[in-house]
Amino acid sequence: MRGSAVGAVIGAVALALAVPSVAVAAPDEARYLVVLQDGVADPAGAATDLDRQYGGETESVYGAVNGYSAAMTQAEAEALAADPAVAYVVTDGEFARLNSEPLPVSCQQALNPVEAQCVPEDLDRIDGELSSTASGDGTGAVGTNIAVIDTGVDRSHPDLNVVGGVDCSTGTPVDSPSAFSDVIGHGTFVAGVAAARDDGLGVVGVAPGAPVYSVKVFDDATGSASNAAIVCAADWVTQTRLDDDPANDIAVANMSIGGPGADDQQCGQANQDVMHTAICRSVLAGTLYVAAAGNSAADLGGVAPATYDEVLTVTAMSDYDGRPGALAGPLCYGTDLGSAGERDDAAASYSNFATTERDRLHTVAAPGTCATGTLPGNVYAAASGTSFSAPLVSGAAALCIDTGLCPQGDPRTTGARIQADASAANTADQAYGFEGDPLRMVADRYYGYLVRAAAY
Ligand SMILES: [Ca+2]
Ligand SMILES: [Ca+2]
Ligand SMILES: [Ca+2]
Ligand SMILES: [Ca+2]
Repeated sequence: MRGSAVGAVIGAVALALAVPSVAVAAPDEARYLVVLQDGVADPAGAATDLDRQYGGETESVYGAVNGYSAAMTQAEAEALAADPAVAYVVTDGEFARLNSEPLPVSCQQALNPVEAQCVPEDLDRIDGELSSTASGDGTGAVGTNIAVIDTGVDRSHPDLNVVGGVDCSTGTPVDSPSAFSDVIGHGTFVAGVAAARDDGLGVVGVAPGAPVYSVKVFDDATGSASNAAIVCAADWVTQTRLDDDPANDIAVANMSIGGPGADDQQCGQANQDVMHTAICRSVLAGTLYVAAAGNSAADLGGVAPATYDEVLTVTAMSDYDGRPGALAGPLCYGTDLGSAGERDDAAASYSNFATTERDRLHTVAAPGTCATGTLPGNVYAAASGTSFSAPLVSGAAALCIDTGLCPQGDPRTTGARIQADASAANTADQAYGFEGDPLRMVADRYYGYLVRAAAY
């Protein structure tokens, strides 16, 4: 008999990105000012000709000087300077920045991740650009395996490194391409938040290019996941750690999934919760499970797997500019989320939270609102929910394991380290966190400390 449906997709992929085409300078390009010889009568025409010849992209043609500004590489500028029509070429003066933090091109500013890689605001907010892999600098890859237990992951997406998977949606593991079909899009999005490649295209994740395993549990038609499917998934993940192949060991399993449940403190033996039993066994085998807290603005103690003490549970805070300080309006690609109760650098209006001491001990926070991620078919979009805060933490954990700061195969220690580092970063710099974090709790809602990717 098939189990009842317990899983629901947390957080619909809501906002499709409207993408006006905007020219964005390639990472190695800069703006140069090109001054032409006095005898050149048509600077606009000359700019067009010189762009074609040397590879620049004209931005403005001037009147005050006989010349124009253009984006180009240094090599292109040097070649251009030797052209007989050109008097000289200089770089555009750059005034010193008061903020020492690098200023990546954020996704909302870039508008179109397909033209040049942007750094999602959520990743910027947890300082992923300052991590050991420097997410957003166009290079670097992480080698720690992440399982995405979800709707499937599109294997053909160019920004993802999908290396394997299984289709558990029927409750029986099927080793077939169906694991990599993602009709709903949720799993592909989750994978991108955790592990989109740092390749100069699209978006970038916390653990760029980490090998992703698609563990499909959602039925394409019903959009729900049975108990049997989730047990199948946990079994499959566990088996990677018990077989003879060390290369396939799943270090981190992301579960942006939730349904009604409870923690019996006995791994499901007392309340016959087979998902809990399966996850406990998998944790013992060495996989860290990261679970979304859920989007009901309620106590996560009533949500499984979020309430299980054996998982690392992630709430959502909201950020709109990649910066602390509550300086941004609640704008997501032009959509004002203020009427939904959203504010910059505050707990997300929809996020579940912990109330019991036991649940507080396995809860951390990450940005979950207006995440920019991957969708099947080489598409990028924005979406909100704890579904998308969880994979930021999955990626941070994978990065921590990859750098050796967290132990492989010891999820309890890794989870504790993620929490301790978040707590330490927030306590040392209270401006880093958000309204609703443990330093400024709202009522008895415990959202946890904001994770910090720069620690790894
Ligand atoms: Ca990098
Ligand atoms: Ca990318
Ligand atoms: Ca193995
Ligand atoms: Ca902010």
